[in-house]
Amino acid sequence: MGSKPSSPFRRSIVKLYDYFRSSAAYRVRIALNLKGIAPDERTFVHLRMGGQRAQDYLALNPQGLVPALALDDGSVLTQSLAIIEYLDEEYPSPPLLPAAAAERARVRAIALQIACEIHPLNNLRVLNYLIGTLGVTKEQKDGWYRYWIDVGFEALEKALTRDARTGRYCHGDTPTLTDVCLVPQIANARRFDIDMSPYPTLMRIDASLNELPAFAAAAPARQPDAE
Ligand SMILES: N[C@@H](CCC(=O)N[C@@H](CS)C(=O)NCC(=O)O)C(=O)O
Repeated sequence: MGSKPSSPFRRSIVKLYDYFRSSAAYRVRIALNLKGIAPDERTFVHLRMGGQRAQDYLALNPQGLVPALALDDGSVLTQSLAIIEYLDEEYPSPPLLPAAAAERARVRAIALQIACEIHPLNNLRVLNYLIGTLGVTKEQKDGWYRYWIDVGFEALEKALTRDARTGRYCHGDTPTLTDVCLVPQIANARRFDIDMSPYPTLMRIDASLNELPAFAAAAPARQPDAE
């Protein structure tokens, strides 16, 4: 759908390694939808059944994490933010990063607040370690999950509320990398019944974003592997 090649090095996107409940994959699904790109194929890596630790998947991504994006030259991109920046560079329209460097820094900073400070603490392998190795109870594990979401969301709510550059979305009135990270993180929080009422700005932005077809179509419940 209309994205022009930005460089002679751009490769076709052959396959997205995906899982409906993976919020990192959800970020990439949103970015692909915003850019109007459909991978030729999608492979669903069942995280609850340990598909990410299967030898064939580890051969592609030794980290054993979803998502991964395979290109037609045989290369495999990993790490959702690196994948999204690749897409943004090679398929520049619509841009997911602002033109001005200081604004790009703001958008990246908020995206990293989510992707580096909130999400990794609540990843499946961390929760499994808490239960399986440290022997915490399910209640303690859920408490851990909620605690780190609240710490992260409190800071995010303040950062977004006090900054005049926050608009309909996290940065102005067009979706950016920040929004692509926010919606999946809020979906995760809701799945764990986190009380979102202390975060009215996050809720307002999330509601606006979910009205956009690119975000709505990427939702976990709309994926072919949804359970
Ligand atoms: N920083 C990575 C995180 C990827 C990641 O943690 N993916 C999760 C799903 S959201 C995963 O594959 N978890 C498997 C596990 O924890 O065993 C990214 O942004 O791509």
